[in-house]
Amino acid sequence: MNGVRRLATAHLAVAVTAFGIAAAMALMQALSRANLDLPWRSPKMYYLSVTAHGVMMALIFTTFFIMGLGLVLTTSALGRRVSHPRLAWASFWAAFGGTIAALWAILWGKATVLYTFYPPLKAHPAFYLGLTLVVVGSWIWSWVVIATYRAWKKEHPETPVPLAVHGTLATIIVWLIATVGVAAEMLFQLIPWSLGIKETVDPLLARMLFWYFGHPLVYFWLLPAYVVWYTLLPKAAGGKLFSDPLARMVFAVFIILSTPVGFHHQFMDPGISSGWKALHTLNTFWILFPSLVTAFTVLASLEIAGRARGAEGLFDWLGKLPWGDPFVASVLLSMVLFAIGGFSGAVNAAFDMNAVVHNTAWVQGHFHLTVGSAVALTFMGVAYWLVPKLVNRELELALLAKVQPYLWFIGMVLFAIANHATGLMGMPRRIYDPSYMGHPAAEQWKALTGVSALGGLFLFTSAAFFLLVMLGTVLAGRPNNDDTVSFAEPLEGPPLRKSIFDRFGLWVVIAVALVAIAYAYPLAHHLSMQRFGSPGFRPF
Ligand code: HAS
Repeated sequence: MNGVRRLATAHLAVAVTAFGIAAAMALMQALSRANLDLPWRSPKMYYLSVTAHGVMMALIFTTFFIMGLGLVLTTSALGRRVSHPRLAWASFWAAFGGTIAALWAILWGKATVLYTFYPPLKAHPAFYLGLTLVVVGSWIWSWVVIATYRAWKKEHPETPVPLAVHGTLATIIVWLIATVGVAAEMLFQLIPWSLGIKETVDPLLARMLFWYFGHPLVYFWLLPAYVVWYTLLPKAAGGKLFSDPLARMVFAVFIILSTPVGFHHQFMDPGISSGWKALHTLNTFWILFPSLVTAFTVLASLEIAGRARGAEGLFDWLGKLPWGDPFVASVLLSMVLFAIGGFSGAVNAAFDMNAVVHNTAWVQGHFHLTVGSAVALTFMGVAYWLVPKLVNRELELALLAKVQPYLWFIGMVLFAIANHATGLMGMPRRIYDPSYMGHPAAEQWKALTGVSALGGLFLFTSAAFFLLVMLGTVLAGRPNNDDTVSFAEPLEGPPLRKSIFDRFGLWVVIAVALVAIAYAYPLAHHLSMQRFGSPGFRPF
């Protein structure tokens, strides 16, 4: 695997450890929400565990997994070593050091600010500095991948870049544009404020900068999953990719539309005019399009696989897919869950529906089906396929690996459907006390909260199975020298010439222009108004 094995193994080790910590925290939350009389139960422990769960799962597990996978896919698809391996290690250590700092602050109760770290909730500087280092590490990683691609491009000026690298580069471009927002928030607001250099902070400006970053962040998570769905899944299922150009178009559309949509998280915020919110809504509805195209292309590829396996009827190809293969099953089930999560995303994006569901349990239902399923379950599946290749061992505890995606699926259905329902009934999210201080409305939410806690138990068991399989494979797997990474062939054969979708420079220019249109005026307008800062609050 071209010398990338140790680097990728290190990234995946951090990712899987972060996943384990986050899963333990999730169990604590689920039981706490079910109002069980646990000895360690307290508001402080609840918010500490929600913060640790969100940061470790959504920010650390994903980022390290994406960096490790990106290195493997890029070097394998281009058939060359990583350019600047020392820098690649520097990126890993920067992000790892940052993770330790942020985790320390959270576990020591000095950063109960949740994964969105909205001020005026205030954390220890180690939290902000740590997360900033994680981003710096990811920037260095981005540079390493781009340098590897450019070295390949010099030798192949006329050849379209392999699809897996096309998708990885799109992920990086989305990330580089997005992180400008969070870097500005950290450097000009949160870090000086937490260090005592500034006394107050402007919460609305912080929220604008956070969501400038926060929505494209979700596509930074999703695009590597799409790379897997397009370039690895069809092959593993025994078929071919239905259309390579459609996949390239999808990645290009994500480059231009991922960022200018952030106000759909701020529909209910004051200080942003409805015209700008409407523009972001329009862009949000456009960004459903590449996911709908993905649904079509990936399903068509699966039908090709099912027919190659002997299916002849209208739908029997579904049954012919290798549902017993842990990698394939994880990805297929993640797609089914994402179909529901995508639907609830479209509901969120409609202004008047958003007024009903904003800040309710509906939102946590939505994001567990998206990042918690489309992304996390796909990544778990990828780990079953990739980790044996990285450590040169067979996958151990294969039965647990087969059952695990199904447990995740059942758990997520129970958890997410219950949360969508209680959200529609008005149940606020992120509240410690499930009796809502004895409010009569909370009585109606009780049964469904119990269902979501049951879902949490399934999810925890599934996570434990995943961790056991990973540990068993690394520590006790039988030797195996198969480290080949091969990609799905497109039905019409590999593209011979570059197309407009390979012109990354063009898509970056359009993306930057759209971002400027969507954000320059609202930000300038906000900065020109009289603003009142807020001091920090540390509830615990
Ligand atoms: Fe979202 C809130 C809108 C996608 C994550 N989102 C969140 C939050 C998170 C999140 C974490 O408009 C909460 C933030 C917080 O803490 O406050 N979201 C959307 C829309 C989409 C969307 C329009 N979200 C995602 C993805 C995420 C993610 C992806 C993570 C990876 N979201 C919102 C809005 C809010 C929001 C508002 C703010 C809510 C509020 O008020 O706070 C779209 O991109 C979704 C497009 C997806 C589809 C589905 C395509 C289906 C596919 C699978 C096909 C499979 C089939 C079955 C057919 C259109 C590709 C296969 C069958 C087999 C047998 C295999």
